Amino acid sequence: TWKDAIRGPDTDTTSITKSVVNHVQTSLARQAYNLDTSGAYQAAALSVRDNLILNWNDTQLQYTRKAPKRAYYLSLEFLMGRTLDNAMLNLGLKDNYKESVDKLGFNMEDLLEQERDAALGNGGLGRLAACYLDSSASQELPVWGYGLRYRYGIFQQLISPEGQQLEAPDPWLEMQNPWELPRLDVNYEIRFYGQAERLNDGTPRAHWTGGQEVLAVAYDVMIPGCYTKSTNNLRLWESKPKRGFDLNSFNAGNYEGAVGESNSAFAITSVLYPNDQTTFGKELRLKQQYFWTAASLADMIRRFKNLGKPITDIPDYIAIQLNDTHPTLVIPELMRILVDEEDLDWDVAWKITTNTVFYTNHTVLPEALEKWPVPLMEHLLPRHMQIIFDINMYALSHFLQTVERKFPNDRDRLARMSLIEEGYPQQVRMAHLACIGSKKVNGVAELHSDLVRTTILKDFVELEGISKFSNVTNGITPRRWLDQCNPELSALISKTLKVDKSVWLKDLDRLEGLLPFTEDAAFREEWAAVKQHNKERLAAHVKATLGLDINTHAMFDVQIKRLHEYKRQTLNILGVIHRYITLKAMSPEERKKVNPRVVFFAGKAAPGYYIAKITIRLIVNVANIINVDPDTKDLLSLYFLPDYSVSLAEILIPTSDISQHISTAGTEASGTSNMKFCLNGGLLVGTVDGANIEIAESVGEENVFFFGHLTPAVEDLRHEHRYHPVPLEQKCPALARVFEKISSGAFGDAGVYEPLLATIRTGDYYLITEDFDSYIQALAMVDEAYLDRTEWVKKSIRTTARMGKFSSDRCIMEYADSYWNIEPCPVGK
Ligand code: 26W
Repeated sequence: TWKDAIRGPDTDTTSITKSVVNHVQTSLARQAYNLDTSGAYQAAALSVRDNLILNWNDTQLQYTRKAPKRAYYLSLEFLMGRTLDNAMLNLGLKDNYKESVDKLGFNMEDLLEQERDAALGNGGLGRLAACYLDSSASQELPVWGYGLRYRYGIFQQLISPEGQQLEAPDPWLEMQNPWELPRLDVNYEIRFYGQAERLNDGTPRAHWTGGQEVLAVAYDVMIPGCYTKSTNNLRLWESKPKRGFDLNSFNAGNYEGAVGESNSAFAITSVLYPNDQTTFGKELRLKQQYFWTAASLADMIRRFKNLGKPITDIPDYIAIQLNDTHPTLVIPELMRILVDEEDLDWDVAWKITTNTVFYTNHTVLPEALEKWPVPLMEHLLPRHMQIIFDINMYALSHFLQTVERKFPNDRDRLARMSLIEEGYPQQVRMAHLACIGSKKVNGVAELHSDLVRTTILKDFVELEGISKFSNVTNGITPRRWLDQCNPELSALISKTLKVDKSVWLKDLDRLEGLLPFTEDAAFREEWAAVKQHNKERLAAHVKATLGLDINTHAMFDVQIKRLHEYKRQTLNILGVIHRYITLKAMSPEERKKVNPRVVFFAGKAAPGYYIAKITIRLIVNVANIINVDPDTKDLLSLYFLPDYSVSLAEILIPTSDISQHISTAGTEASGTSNMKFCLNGGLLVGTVDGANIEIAESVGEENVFFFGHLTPAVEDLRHEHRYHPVPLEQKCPALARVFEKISSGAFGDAGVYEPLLATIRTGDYYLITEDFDSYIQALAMVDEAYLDRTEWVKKSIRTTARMGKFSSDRCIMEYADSYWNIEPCPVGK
């Protein structure tokens, strides 16, 4: 069985207890008799880690022996969350560890709470990368992740009593981190600045010299597959100075100068940029991108060279997946290595590059499309700037000839397609570079991939043909997002299907076997009881951490994601106020018929995102008023849970009756939490956007609550708002009443919210006024559907049962087959 295959000989409870105690006494150098919870966590983690290390070694040895083609997933963000629970579950050792920990006088739940999240990401893009690593290892595929080891992850969010978001640093490495292995011997020198001189000897070669050199040092994070020995690697780079500091300056009395250069080397990997969907053009960010892509590529090429194959074989052994445009510099960097260091012809180098690299786009929002000022790029990376200009000439001149033939005298088209955007300053368009440097380009849901093909990369589709541009709809790992976060539901599913979870967790379509049980009243009761327990688990957590009492007999309505105007948390909070006004106007008799509802928000705002921060303030202050209003508090309450994280999501998601995914149509590329909620039997309230559309196709449109305008209408509506504005009172009277309430000072100083309300009154780019009425209607339909609890539970079961498509195993299989062309490389076969 898989158990024998992946476990070492010493994984019975007695041996585990021995191993934990041994780590207490040796690794931690502590006495077993006065151990605290934190020490117990560390020791248990080190003991679990021993298993991972053995599997990791066997896996990597196998890769070296078999030399399969490998895929490398380059992501500036990996939102891993906690590791201990996930590792024990994937190893199939959780029960054994639980028993041992019990014997030692500790509670496993307490131990798990000791671990800090590894929060090296902002949101969807970073968590997707983490799910993909889990699925790659679980399917025994030779895939490594490459990222940065930020000393500070995404900031910690504090909420002041007035509702202001405050940011504190996230020193996640403060306690020792048992999940990483420092590889101080694996390091590369990375150059910045300096001079690039073309040789002009008839070759395209140049010499890049001078400037600053820093060291990239590897830290390896083990990625265990589920129920397999295969354990992959996530390699994170840390920056440090090449030499300690400049002793000459130091001796000459220039102390600051002596350490200045060394500090600037450390700075590169000091902190994750907390912006999601907006670019800032900061030099340090570009430094991070080059530092990471150059180190990763050097590492891949060193490994490739060990195979002793001709350099032109690179595409047969390496596939590089770009997680958005952040790692696009691998394209000019690979060209630099091939042309300047390997002395290849430009054409040969270009062919190798464009057969090795793949690009996934994650957003069509204009403010999120990366552009770097040419002067900055020239200063920091002079050789790469030359290469980008050359690619523009070469790739585009091929193109341009074709364009000229296909679309004669279309100068606009040439300007639109260029890698360089004209202006002061000129800017490099990273999405264009990523597109022409890649073998394939994909979006992350059907609608989004269509938008990529018809909007931002339309000209490239017309030139290169549609087959280069395709879709891989996102997915999530059912290990973390069902088995780990909702163990009761997982157990109920196994019991009902009469199938061990080791089977259905890796073949999620098996959930369809639940469908016949919708007619089984006893099963429905168990299903509902699990949801109830999960609500109580959350309530206990909120009581313990925030001291608040939550009504667990209410419907739970959840919206958790980054704060952003396009995601429209505003629509939700304005809807809550509308509900409050409606309840207040009711007679006590009428109120008795209303089903109680608890609304949860959580999410971080980028520190510089003013409107998003006002939205948080409004939510908190509305909560402060309505949660104490004796007329309504039992029927409607509202919570903004601070410091949203992967771990908080794991407690919140299994509680939801409904969750909200209400972006303006055409703006949310996919969304992935929508999948997590539905997998856990929460129904979806949403717009016809991103993966919501495919979720509805799978679970049945009768099981989702859709509302709002469709994507093709959005442009025209925006145009109308700009050129033919209609006063709010006329456009949407219900919303106008909500605005009046806010402006009356009902939720504190009205002036505070004015800038937020103004964005809606004027312009309304995200179409709040257009969708408000149909949003309120959708919520009314939710209320009505909830009255028939039997039918509601059936909807919940059907939703879970039909979510098989959204396992990230399916996504990784698609990438492996249709993009990377890699195959499983199981250990010991
Ligand atoms: C440079 C600033 C910046 C940082 C991050 C720009 C853009 C990003 C990401 C591409 C934004 C992001 O996380 N996009 C999300 O990706 C998810 C995974 O595909 C999707 O599910 C979300 O819909 C999309 O918003």
